[in-house]
Amino acid sequence: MPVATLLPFTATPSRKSSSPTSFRLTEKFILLLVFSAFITLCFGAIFFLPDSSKLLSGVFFHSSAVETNTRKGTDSDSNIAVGTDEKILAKIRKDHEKALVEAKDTLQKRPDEIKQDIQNEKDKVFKEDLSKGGKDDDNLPVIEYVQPPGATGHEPSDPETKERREKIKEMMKFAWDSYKRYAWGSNELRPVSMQGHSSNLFGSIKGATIVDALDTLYVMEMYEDFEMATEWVEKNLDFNVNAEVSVFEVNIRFVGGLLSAYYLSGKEVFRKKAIQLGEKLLPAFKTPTGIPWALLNLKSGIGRNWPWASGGSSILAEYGTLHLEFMHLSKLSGNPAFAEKVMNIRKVLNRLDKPQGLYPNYLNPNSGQWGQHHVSVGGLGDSFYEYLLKAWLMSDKTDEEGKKLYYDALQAIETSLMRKSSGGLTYIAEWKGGLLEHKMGHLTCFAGGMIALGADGAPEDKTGHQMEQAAEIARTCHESYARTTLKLGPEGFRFDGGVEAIATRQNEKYFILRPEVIETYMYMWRFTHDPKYREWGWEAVQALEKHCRVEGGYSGVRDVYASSPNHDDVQQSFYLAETLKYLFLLFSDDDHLPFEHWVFNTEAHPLPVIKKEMTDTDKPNQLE
Ligand code: DMJ
Repeated sequence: MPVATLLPFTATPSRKSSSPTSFRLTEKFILLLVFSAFITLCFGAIFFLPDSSKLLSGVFFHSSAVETNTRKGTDSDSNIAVGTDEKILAKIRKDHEKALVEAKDTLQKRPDEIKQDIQNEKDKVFKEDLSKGGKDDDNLPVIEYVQPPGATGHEPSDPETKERREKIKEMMKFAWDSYKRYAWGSNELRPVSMQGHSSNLFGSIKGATIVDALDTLYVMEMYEDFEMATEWVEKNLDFNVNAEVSVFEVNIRFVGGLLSAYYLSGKEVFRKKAIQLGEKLLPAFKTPTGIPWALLNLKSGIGRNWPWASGGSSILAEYGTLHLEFMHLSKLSGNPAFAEKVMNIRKVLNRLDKPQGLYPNYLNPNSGQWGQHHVSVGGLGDSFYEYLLKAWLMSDKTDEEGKKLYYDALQAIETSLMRKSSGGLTYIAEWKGGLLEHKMGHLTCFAGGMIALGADGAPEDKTGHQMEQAAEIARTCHESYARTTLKLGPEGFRFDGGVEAIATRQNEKYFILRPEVIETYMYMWRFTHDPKYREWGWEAVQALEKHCRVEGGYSGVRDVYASSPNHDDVQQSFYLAETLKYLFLLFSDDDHLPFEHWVFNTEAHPLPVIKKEMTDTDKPNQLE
């Protein structure tokens, strides 16, 4: 009993200054009586109340069950105390019985069922934790960053390879320094006029070169520049713009670039910006079928398609090149909407008939029907096929649907589009309403690398066959470079009218620093270690240095058959993101960004494989 409650008995408040010595005898007697009655009552309570030991244990040992129940009654009401006590015993008995039943159930379960139960319980706790504050200021789940293996490399032991690798780093430094000097903050650099260049693909979003180059700076260990670029992203990269952007371009360059920068460096700013931008892109999917618009106003959320695209269609290579980035966005944000959107695209495609198993480039987002039957593994189609394969690889080979779609599509391409010229060059033609156009684009040259990457998983012992196809495409694309004056590849080359691997139309003769041929050399080198791929890459380096390097950076050229270069005055952001990165990796050891841990998006931004053995709760930056 608290000491304070005894006070009224020892001092009478009305007696202002009286001391105990001034009590009269009768008063003393009454006090003594009251005090002894109180003592008797206390002893009675201890010794005579039933099962008093339990009440004592309730006082001294704070068993929560007892405490909770005793708080409901009064100490002096022995009947209620007995009732409460029985209730406790009954509850204990019930809990024991329940535990026994559960144990029996568990013993009857298969190990995989038990594992699943444990996982469900873990997921539940994880979700509860999140809702209890496992989120940061931006309401994103708190993630413990773990750097995937091979994010950094080392110098090759062979002196020539080391020297060539150094040279490519110097090229990157020159391209980057020139951009910094003349066009900092703009989307791209005009290296001849030495000023900024703003492509309308990105609306008024700025800094495409900075975001596209981030991971190349990291991979080449240009850390000071990486820090500078990071600071720019933190302070200046803004998506709250009233402008129309290309959903595809913004996704592959900005979302992809930010995601890679996050996975390489662990800097939260990149995760936040990637998710912010991803959220801005979501309204593009507001169409009757969920097939996204090509163009989107980031402020109003209103989308539309390119006016030139067959009957208001969306483009296969655009809506089909969101999968990798959006799967990672769901992973990093905890928001399933991103993954749902891209999985729905597959659903729509699965419902449609494919002419000869091929995917036409145009699909109407309102009706869900194909537009013109034009098929291409180059422009308008290319990265759709790439992302089917890479979706499977990035899922640690669990996305069986992606795998099947890829190998089925490749079979259809082989049957209907792949041809050999009379001079023995394998090429992938284009298909227009059932007729073949014997033309191959520079863009199509990525297919050598793609086929090599997928060869290992090819069904029906086709691995060797696909490696041969990949090597043949690499050779054809090399020929398209070798047969020009500047030793740089044309935008498109033909296999008709008596020519092979040569551009015949003026508007196909330009070279804009594209990466696809070098990309294929890099994959072929990794899979075969045939030195010719490094030699071919080095030939391209020399041509770039000779004809594209100008005072203020690197420029594309208008005609690769001309005797001297006529510069187009644009240093494309993908030159830093892709061309130079693939060149650097071509002269690096295989354990730098190894394929078992990383998948490159179509802009060469490395994204980690989402390992299947790591569950959501074990490794939060890996997708289940
Ligand atoms: C890049 O932006 C991407 O590779 C895209 O898939 C198509 N091509 C350009 C570079 O050529």
